[in-house]
Amino acid sequence: MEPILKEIYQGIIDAEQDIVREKVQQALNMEMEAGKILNEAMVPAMTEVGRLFEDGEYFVPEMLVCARAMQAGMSVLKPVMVEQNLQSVGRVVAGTVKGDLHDIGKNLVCMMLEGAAFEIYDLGSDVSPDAFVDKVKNSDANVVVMSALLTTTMPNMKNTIEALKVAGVRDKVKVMVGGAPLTQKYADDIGADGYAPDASRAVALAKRLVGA
Ligand code: B12
Repeated sequence: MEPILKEIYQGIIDAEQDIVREKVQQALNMEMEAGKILNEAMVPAMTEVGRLFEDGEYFVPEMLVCARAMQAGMSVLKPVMVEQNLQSVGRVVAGTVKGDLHDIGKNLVCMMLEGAAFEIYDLGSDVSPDAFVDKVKNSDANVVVMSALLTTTMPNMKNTIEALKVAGVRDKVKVMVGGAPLTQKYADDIGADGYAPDASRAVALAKRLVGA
């Protein structure tokens, strides 16, 4: 790993928000691609944080501060990844499902979609089926992005799809699902229109679903 990427990687694991922010900016100043910084340093760092948690070396507070360091780096990358003045190719209602507070992956997917000229209505995390339905009803959205990181919250994706059906707006939108515990099979079983394992493939999927 290049030294600057190593510093970003280590900065996230050590939960050093200021260092991460500064080093990400430095990497951009060196004309390093935002996608490279994200995929070769930041995402692997969060994977390592997960491993440390599994091994009992990190606990929830440590995960939380590492997540904040990750978000600090993402805030520097975002303006670079989001290109301006592109014609909107679709409008996305996004959220992490009810009961689930993990929003890093969802934020990354939103950031990449925004960079690919989608408009984003980000409902945040712990989003109830009703909140998804309300936004779909009261907007011109044509895509719903749902994220879940917990096996216990995955069923809320199905509940949300059911709620969209009950409200009569299921056909108005394409539903995409994702998050570490998800699989294509699960997406098929709950009647989603698509699944992707990472943010860049999420963009390709969204484009395909809206015919862009
Ligand atoms: C950071 C973190 C936290 C932070 C979250 C902070 C935040 N703002 O997000 C905090 C500390 C709050 C947290 C809390 C908990 N966590 Co946690 N957490 C993690 C950790 C370490 C990293 C998650 C992450 O951000 N990954 C990086 C991102 C970039 O990856 P991603 O989310 O998977 O997203 C990518 C893809 O999945 C995809 N994607 C994501 N969403 C979508 C959507 C669509 C539509 C598409 C197409 C693609 C897509 O694209 C993304 C980018 O490539 C994981 C471990 C891991 N390895 O995943 C555990 C993990 C998810 N947590 C876990 C647990 C158990 C918990 C707690 C229950 C712990 C506790 N005892 O309290 C709580 C639950 C709180 C709640 N109600 O949500 C378990 C889940 C186990 C399970 N099978 O359900 C994990 C796997 C850790 C472990 N190995 O045990 N956690």
